[in-house]
Amino acid sequence: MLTVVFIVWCYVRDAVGSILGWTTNGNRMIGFSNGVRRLSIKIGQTKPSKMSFGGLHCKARCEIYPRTKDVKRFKVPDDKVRWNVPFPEYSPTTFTTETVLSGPYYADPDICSGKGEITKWNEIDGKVSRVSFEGKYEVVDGLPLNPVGRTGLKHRGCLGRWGPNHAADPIVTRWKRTDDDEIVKGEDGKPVMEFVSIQRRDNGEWAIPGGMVEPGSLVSATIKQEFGEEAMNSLEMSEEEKKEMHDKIEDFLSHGDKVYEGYVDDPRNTDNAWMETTAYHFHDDDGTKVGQFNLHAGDDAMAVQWMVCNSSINLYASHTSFLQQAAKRIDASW
Ligand code: RP5
Repeated sequence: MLTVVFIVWCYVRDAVGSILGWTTNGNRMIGFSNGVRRLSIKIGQTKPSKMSFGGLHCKARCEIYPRTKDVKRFKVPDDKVRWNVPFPEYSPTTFTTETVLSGPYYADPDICSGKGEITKWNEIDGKVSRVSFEGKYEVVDGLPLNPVGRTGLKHRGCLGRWGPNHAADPIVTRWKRTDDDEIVKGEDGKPVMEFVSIQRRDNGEWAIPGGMVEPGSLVSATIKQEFGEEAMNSLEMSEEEKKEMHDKIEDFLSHGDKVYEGYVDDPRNTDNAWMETTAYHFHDDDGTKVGQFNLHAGDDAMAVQWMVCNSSINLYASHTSFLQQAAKRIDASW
């Protein structure tokens, strides 16, 4: 009996949904842009990661698109971010950089101009992961939809992949100490944590030294590589220096805890392409291991420093929230 009631309820729900212009995906309502009623692709029930994003994106709605002077996003107020909220006047700017359109090795084909096709959404596509930590995303009119909601800009901006663009972030921390080697305490009486922060070359913001996971690469390998390149300038090292650096970081960066995996509120995100990351925390409790690291900014970083972590730090994208998770993990001051 209960089964029959449930089936009837599902029919009624879907019928009402289609009249109002949206369909349902399990418990989630999926809306449509421009007030146009379209058919949604039926998607499965892949669960989001337990660490996934949750809130509304803000930086992904920044007025001027990064690395441009005048590419303006369509303004999306907080209450219109979710796709299930009708926003008939929504008319996002269309933008993909010339570099991405020219088809570099890290970019997908420009499927909008008929140059190639992507069929494996929400799947591993050869060596490229099109799977989102946020659960299954919708594909509307052949394009993947940002799982958090509207950004005011469609197509890829400066991101190479349609859908999720996967990155990895190494959070390397130690306790802040006085010259007498005493651990410094914050106002809350808890020990103060410092992390290896890099200043990004593209916009001057301070950030975790993360980077893109290349197709077929492991997060663990990306973490070591990005830390080496951005915080230790390994790209400019001799083979001998590289080996020495490798020996130093290899063990330390092999024993971390995952503190986040999911969507990143990155200013490069669009309605159809967005950043996701896996962030690992590596803490040197007695300060004997990271002390050996010779920090030198390299590659995409123009500066590197040990930065004190607390609730007032302002980092690139949603990196502050990853640091907060790391602080929680080791009961550091925040
Ligand atoms: C952020 O962009 C990620 O959290 C990661 O830190 C970074 C990767 O992009 P690039 O630094 O390679 O541009 O969303």
